[in-house]
Amino acid sequence: MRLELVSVLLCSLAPLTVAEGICPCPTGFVQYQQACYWFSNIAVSFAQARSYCQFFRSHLARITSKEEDDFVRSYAKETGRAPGYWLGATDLITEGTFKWEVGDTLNYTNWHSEEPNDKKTEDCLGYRKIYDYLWNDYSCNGTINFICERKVPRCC
Ligand SMILES: [Ca+2]
Ligand SMILES: [Ca+2]
Repeated sequence: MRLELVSVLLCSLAPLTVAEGICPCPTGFVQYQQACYWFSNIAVSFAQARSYCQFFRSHLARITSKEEDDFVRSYAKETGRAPGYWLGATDLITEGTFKWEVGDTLNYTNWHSEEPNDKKTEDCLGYRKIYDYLWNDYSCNGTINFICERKVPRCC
C-alpha cells in the first residue's frame, strides 16, 4: 500500500521532472531500458531474497542479454560493491541445468571460467565480487546481497 502511494506521488510529479512518456522507477530502484533494479544493502539467503523482492512487487533479477548484464554488473561494481548478489535462477529441479524462476532456460550466461562447480551443493545463481561479478553457483543457504527487478511502472 505504501509503495502504491509513492508510485502515485511520483507519477503526479513526473510531468514536471521527466520527459513525457518516460515513467520513473519506484524510489530506490535504478532504471535500465524498460526495467527497474534494486540493489540490496543487506545479505540474506536466496529464499529470503526472493521474499524481499516479492514484497517490493518485483522478482530476483533475470539477466537475459550481454547489454543488461553489462549494465547491472557495472552498477554492482561502481555503486553496490557487495561480495555477492543473488540473481533469480537455480538448478534445484535438475542438477546442472539452471533455469530462471519463471521456468525458462538461460539463453545468455556469463559464468566465471571455473563455474558452475556445484562445490557444496551449489544450486543458486549470483554475481561474485572476487570474479569481477561474473556468475557463480552459490549454496542457496549462503547469505549475500541481492538484486530485484521489475518492469518500469505503467503509470504515466
Ligand atoms: Ca548445482
Ligand atoms: Ca560455485
